[in-house]
Amino acid sequence: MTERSAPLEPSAARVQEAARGLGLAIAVRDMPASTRTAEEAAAACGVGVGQIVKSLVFTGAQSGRPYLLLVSGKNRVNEKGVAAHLGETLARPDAAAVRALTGFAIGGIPPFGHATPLATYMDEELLSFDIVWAAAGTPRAVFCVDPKTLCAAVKATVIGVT
Ligand code: 5CA
Repeated sequence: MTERSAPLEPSAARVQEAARGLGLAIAVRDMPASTRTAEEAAAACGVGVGQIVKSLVFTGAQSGRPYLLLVSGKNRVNEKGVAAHLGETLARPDAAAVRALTGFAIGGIPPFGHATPLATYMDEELLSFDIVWAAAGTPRAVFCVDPKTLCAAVKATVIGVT
């Protein structure tokens, strides 16, 4: 008998499809436990929180331009330091604005496949791991990937965020 997994929820299926469009060979997994926060995702995936990719949306305080920061779960963003990289100070959009920009709800925001294009930056510390885990559209869906492969696929600029 062949084991079959249940079909992905539409939001997770969109992430799988977006990966295909980027030529990124990943498999979205629906986990049996919540992966809504970096800590929950680390527990569910059996890795340290540093290996979890947080997908954080900011907007430029001057330009209004949206930015996506892919940050190691162990790091907090030093907004002043990152602002120096971006050339403007950062604002945090509220949950509704994040959803409008990305097409996904907080807790499941993936690193690609968004409703609008987001200038993307990656925490250099993610590149110290062989494998990282990122959200895939829902608060239970994740995928794992070599961070260098993810960085190339999303054309991220590597920066220090702390
Ligand atoms: N699924 C996990 C890891 S794979 C995940 O999505 N983690 S996360 O860190 O990327 O997403 C939660 C983040 O959303 C929080 O770290 C926080 O920065 C942000 N956030 C939480 N609530 C709000 C809110 N009301 N408005 C804007 N951002 C928020």
